[in-house]
Amino acid sequence: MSRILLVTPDYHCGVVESAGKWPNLGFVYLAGHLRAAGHEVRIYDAMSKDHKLPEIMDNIRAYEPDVVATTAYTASLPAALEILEEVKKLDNKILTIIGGVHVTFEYETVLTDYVYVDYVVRYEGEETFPELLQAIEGKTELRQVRGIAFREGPEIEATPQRPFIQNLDNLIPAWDLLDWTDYTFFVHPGSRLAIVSSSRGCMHDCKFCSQQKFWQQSWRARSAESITNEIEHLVKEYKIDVFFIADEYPTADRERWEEILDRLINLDLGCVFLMETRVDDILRDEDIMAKYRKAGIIHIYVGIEATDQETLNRFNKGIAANDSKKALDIIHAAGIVTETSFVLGGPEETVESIKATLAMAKKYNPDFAHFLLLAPWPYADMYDELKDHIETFDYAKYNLVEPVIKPIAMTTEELFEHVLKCYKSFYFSKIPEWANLEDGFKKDYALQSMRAIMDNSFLKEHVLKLGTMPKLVEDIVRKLLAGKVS
Ligand code: B12
Repeated sequence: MSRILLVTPDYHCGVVESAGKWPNLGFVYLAGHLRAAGHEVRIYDAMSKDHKLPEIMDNIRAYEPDVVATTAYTASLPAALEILEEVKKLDNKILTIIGGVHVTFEYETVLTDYVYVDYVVRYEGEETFPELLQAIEGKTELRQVRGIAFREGPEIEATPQRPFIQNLDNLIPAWDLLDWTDYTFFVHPGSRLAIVSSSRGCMHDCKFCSQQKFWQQSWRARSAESITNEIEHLVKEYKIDVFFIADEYPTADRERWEEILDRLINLDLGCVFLMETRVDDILRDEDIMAKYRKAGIIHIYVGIEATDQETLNRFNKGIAANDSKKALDIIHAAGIVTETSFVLGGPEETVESIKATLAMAKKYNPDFAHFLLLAPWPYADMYDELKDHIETFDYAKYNLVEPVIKPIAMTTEELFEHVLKCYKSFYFSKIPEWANLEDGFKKDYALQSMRAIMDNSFLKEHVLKLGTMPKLVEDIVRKLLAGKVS
């Protein structure tokens, strides 16, 4: 039996997190499976608690763990490694383990360059982590544990990949190990937020996305009964009123998805859902969009990424440019908030192409738009195409906000400035529109979101410096910043 501490590294870049404080769902599952195998586990969310390294180390010291495990996507890798390095300095006998999308692919560099990392868990961790600990305890052979990588003398060894877990209904979540007081959705002051997962994977192969590589274009789903029972349990047991559905692609199977919606409508739990899905499924589901809203879905993110067909094809996005606007209109018509992103910053980007994207963003008119900068994950399909244009290898900047690639026609500073101009232009025309909205729900949602963006996002430090603001917008922004708009 080991004492295991699962630490979410304290990484912040001020985009998605500006809307709330989010639990780490991966740890909920890992903790459940570790506990079922007889270990003592604690989840420590340094990110949501905003704990910096000294405080993190105090907490680690106080828990006296045998194992410290952390997680990393590319941008949070430096923050995750920093913790493991300090852990080894604290006590060389504490085992350090890391998992997540980045190290799944980059295990070799991580184990070579960072000697304070003992083991990497690749792909899904629920079965692998307890088996790894069994092997470390000497009960089985390390090489027989599928899905791990480790140092063997001067060599790095990776065992064969473990097949993906087939029955997701059998996963064991440890919801009781979360400190629920941490989690809230700022747009609904006083709310309590949970992240749930109804499926894993995506069968598409968008070239800029890491998830299709992680799940190898597979898709598995829980039964409608299992996920809706869990939602009911979370509402009743932990008073959750806002759910974020973590799935890459929750709607892939229309029959299952409609059953989930019907069950939620019947359960009438009074909670709301934020989710993402694909443009083509929204078109497919136009006839049941009212059910989405009735089931509590209030916010849908659809990845539009690009507005011209050529770029969409280059990204392998598998959608027609014209369909994106239709999808947004369908969601709007159902009274659901729309959010989308446009990917900028490829090597061929020019001031003109950015302006064209902004013009299309305005035409598409989602409630919320992100102008994201392409991040060249070293393991993504687009890497080879992008590698000669990379300006920084500081992974902390690979967060889709900071420029990493230098377009041929401009500097990264100019690129960033133009991205800020996109935000400015898009939201400065949105804000007065919101102030005049008749739909009370949407008006409140939009203005509260704007306040969250102003309070917490990376835009905060830039927005008031962006040059002249129309008087009306400035008044609203200042009131929002002063907390006077509700
Ligand atoms: C929820 C979520 C968040 C939450 C994170 C909450 C948290 N603390 O975990 C919030 C909203 C904060 C967030 C923020 C960001 N996110 Co995010 N997020 C997601 C999302 C939608 C779901 C993740 C999830 O819960 N999956 C379900 C769980 C069960 O799976 P999992 O986390 O992969 O964990 C499993 C395995 O990976 C493995 N594993 C993982 N860690 C470990 C550790 C150990 C020790 C072991 C053994 C195993 C293991 O085992 C787990 C169980 O099987 C994913 C997209 C997706 N659908 O996966 C994007 C995603 C992870 N986010 C991404 C990005 C880019 C960001 C931001 C940088 C975006 C931005 N600019 O704001 C920010 C970072 C800001 C910050 N402060 O961290 C990217 C990462 C891309 C990459 N390759 O690096 C993703 C993949 C989205 C995408 N399609 O591009 N995000």
